[in-house]
Amino acid sequence: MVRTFIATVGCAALVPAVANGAPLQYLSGAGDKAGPVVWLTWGLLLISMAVVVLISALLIGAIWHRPGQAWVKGERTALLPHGGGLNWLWIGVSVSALVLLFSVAWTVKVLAGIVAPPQRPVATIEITGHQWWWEVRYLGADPARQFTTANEIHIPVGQPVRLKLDSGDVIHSFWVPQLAGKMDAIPGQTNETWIEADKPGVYRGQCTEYCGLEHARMGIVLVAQTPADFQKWWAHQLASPAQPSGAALAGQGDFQMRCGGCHAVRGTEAAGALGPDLSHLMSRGTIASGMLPNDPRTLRHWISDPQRYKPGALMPTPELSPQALKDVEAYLRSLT
Ligand code: HEC
Ligand SMILES: [Cu+2]
Repeated sequence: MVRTFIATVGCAALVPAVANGAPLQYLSGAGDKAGPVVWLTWGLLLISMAVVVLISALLIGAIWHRPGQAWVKGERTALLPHGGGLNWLWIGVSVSALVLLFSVAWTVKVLAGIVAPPQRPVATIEITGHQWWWEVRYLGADPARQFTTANEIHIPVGQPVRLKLDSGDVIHSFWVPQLAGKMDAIPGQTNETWIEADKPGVYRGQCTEYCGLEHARMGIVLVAQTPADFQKWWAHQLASPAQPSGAALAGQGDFQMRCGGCHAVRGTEAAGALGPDLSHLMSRGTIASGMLPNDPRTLRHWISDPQRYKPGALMPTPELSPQALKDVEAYLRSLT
């Protein structure tokens, strides 16, 4: 009784969650690539549900309608009345085979249809998985227009974007469910795929290959923008951040010394690659691989004690005096 109640409430809660475009949902898509995959998902889901319902009905029917209950008395032949029951076996096997063949054919057709994008990709993004964040490199025909960022990926709407995936340590897997495009990121190997979004918005993704302690906190934020906004964003990311002043300038010194071995800020001495590029940190809505909001309070707490939020994360707790911490924070906040 209680269990039925919980299940009913659970299902009822699921419906609005899906309708609201809950994070990581895969029951609706937003692009040329995700469309056929979402249809397939629903199709296979409904076929499976129909099979469960049909089999349950047949089973209940059979239990209800025991042929004369003859076998109870030891008359085994009653199980296959008149020897005609075998036909049902053939019918059952044939129907199952047809349904399975149809599902396979549909799956193969969808997979073949989404291998290549419908038109030439407008941009190529190189994504490298790290424990437990994503390095994101925008490649262009012109090397002078390439830059590196982290964790938040921007793409233009209505245009396919090529993704080149690899890993700096263990196997990760890149997945933004609403845009499809699930693909493993494997060390020493470049896997290519593509994604496309048809409306502007923020799509959530997640590493989907267990990669160690903080795997669950290795999210992805994908921002789809109009092509004009995307170009503006690209130009801004490409530029070096403005020269700091005041407390931020003092903080820059500490940053370069204590953090610059792991983090890069374009146009400065900080050029580390063990952690996310922070050149335009303030243009990102989240930190810690999409897991924490990038607001002043969280940022301050993160740089004083990252292990509190992501135990095991490969950023050690910085040993900075309270004043130096304030200055470094002011510097980070100048990285717009
Ligand atoms: C040993 C290398 C290392 C050092 C030193 C280091 N960090 Fe990090 N930092 C990392 C790694 C790795 C991450 C990614 C953590 C994660 O999300 O799992 C990170 C994440 C961050 C982030 C979040 C970035 C984002 O977009 O998610 C900020 C901000 C940051 N570090 C600031 C600093 C500051 C400030 C210092 C110096 C006081 C510092 N770090 C020192 C390795 C380092
Ligand atoms: Cu992972």
